[in-house]
Amino acid sequence: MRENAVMTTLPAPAPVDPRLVEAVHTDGFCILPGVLSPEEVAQARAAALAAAERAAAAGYPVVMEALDPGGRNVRMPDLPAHDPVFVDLAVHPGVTPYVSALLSDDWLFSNFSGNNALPGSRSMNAHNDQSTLHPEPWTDLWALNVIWCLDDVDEENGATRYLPGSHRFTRFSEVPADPKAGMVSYEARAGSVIVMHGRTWHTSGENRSADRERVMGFALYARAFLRLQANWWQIIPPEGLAAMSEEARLRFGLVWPNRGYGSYLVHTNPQPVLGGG
Ligand SMILES: O=C(O)CCC(=O)C(=O)O
Repeated sequence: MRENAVMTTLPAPAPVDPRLVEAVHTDGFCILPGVLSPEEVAQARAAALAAAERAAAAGYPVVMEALDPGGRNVRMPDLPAHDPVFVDLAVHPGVTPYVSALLSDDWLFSNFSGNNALPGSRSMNAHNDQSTLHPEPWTDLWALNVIWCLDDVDEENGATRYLPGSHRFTRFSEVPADPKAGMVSYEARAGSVIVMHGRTWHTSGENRSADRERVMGFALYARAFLRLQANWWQIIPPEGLAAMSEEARLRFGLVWPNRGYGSYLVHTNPQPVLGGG
């Protein structure tokens, strides 16, 4: 299974830029440029397209009119179940220090899907991802969407669009009647990562280009007390599970860290660190 892997050796953890961490709190997102090399982008992109083909062959509805009006979006579900390169991306040291800085070390890897917005694709319903994990109110930052740009993305080819300031909404009643009206597109080069606050309201853009595809991967991270969206232990094949690092096994929820959350551990470690089994 490793033969398709991009990163057999992951790079050393990147130092966190505190200004980018602060930007997620103030602006609702930050962009990490150049996390992947062009070669890594090409291989991850090919793996994402192959995942869509395999999923379609297995009967998964990769084109869903109810989700993406217009029939021009190709969805790529459960990417780590299809190729170990996506396990590597999930625990990529260029990204996870930001996840820890924003969520605390108490995070698990909840979901990872891709979306190829083909020319002519239209925009899905606006939503925030944290609302898919727990009921309102959303008072804290408990989830992050880490968006892997596997193409150059901008307004023309349907980059993800976000509503500035919407990461401060705590309830559905605060969301404008037409949240898409004030949205703006992200703009980033292939190989960049957009770290989006879990409460930011967003949607897929319309791809108005003549011939530019738009492949982006959406990796969801959440505090460890929230249920994972994907049952990784069921959907990653046994050889994939066996090849995972200790860090990946922990973050994919394959071992359960007993946290305590400041109750019986309060005297020794008021901020329990994720670890153990
Ligand atoms: O494709 C996009 O730009 C956004 C996708 C998204 O937000 C989703 O699938 O929930």
